[in-house]
Amino acid sequence: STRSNEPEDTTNKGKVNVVDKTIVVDGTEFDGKGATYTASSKLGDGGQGEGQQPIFILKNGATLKNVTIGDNGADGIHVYGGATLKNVHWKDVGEDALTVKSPGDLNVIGGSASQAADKVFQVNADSNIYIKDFKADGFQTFVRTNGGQPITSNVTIEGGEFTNGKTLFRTDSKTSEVNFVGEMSVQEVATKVRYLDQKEAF
Ligand code: ADA
Ligand code: CA
Ligand code: CA
Ligand code: CA
Repeated sequence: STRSNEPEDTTNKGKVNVVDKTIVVDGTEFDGKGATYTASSKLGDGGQGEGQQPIFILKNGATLKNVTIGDNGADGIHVYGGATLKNVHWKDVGEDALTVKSPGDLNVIGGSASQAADKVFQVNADSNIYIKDFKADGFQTFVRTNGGQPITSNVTIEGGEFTNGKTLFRTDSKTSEVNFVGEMSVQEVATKVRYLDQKEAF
């Protein structure tokens, strides 16, 4: 199902694909079998400049699995109309790792993200987001609804390992919330949630 993981496929581990045109996965499944996809400079430089292009666009319930986003993360992955990710790793998050661009359900099962200068998951549209057994190391905000926007996003974080970060979930919207399920491992993360009127430290 969309909420359970499967063994990680590493058949293509060590293969690096340099992407100079965004790969669009529309309503189907893309299995990288452990290969790495890294942006060429045509998509962006992986720094903090806005307006970079994504490496993948996932649409209408697409599934992306067994993929590593490589040294140039550019604007990562954009999701339109929901998607499922299984065992997707970001080696060095670019401007951000994944953006919810239009309403839908997002499931992120397994996987990891390292070296996010700012945000990992950027939520720019109404959504139900379920993140299970994810590892994030090095980030400012793990999940952030778009600054100042009245987005309705229900986020569930189940388990996972979070290290060397500032805030796990931040929203400026009165209609977004996060729920934590199960046992999460947290080290060197200052703030669990940051709502407009409430901040909860670890
Ligand atoms: C910033 C910016 C938004 C949007 C977002 C993103 O928060 O203010 O307008 O571009 O980044 O999606 O990366
Ligand atoms: Ca941004
Ligand atoms: Ca980075
Ligand atoms: Ca971005």
